Amino acid sequence: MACLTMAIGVAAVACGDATTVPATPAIQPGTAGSPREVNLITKDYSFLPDVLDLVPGETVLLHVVNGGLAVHEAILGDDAVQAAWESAEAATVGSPPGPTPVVSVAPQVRGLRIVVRSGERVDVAWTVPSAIAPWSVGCHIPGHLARGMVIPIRWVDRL
Ligand SMILES: [Cu+2]
Repeated sequence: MACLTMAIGVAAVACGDATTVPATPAIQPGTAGSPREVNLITKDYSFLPDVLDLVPGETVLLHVVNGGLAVHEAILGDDAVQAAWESAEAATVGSPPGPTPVVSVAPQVRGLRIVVRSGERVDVAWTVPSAIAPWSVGCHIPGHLARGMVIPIRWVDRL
């Protein structure tokens, strides 16, 4: 607060060395007894944040909030998972208006899928796999990925 007051009073005064300030708060990995709360926002047509930080092996309580008007989903998984859902959901193009058609993929490429309707919040407790591989979060409702609904997962630390 004092720093803020100084900044307002003397705009030219810097509040410490910006290079020493981390971009995001340090992450305290979640546990089964105390999951780390993680917010993931879907919009028409993007995710916030633009990188999802996860610790391999931690337990998180994901809060997926749809701030857009369209139905969205968050699929967490590696490239094989993303490709499987993109292919499965492409088959629904041309479906009549209404709820998203039911689709499924093989268990080994299922990943984690969370579907959220406009204005809805879905909470999911989830233990992050320990294996490190390139993962991402994608929305594979037809056309959404191409419009920008994919972000990388950044593995930030090991338990
Ligand atoms: Cu979407």
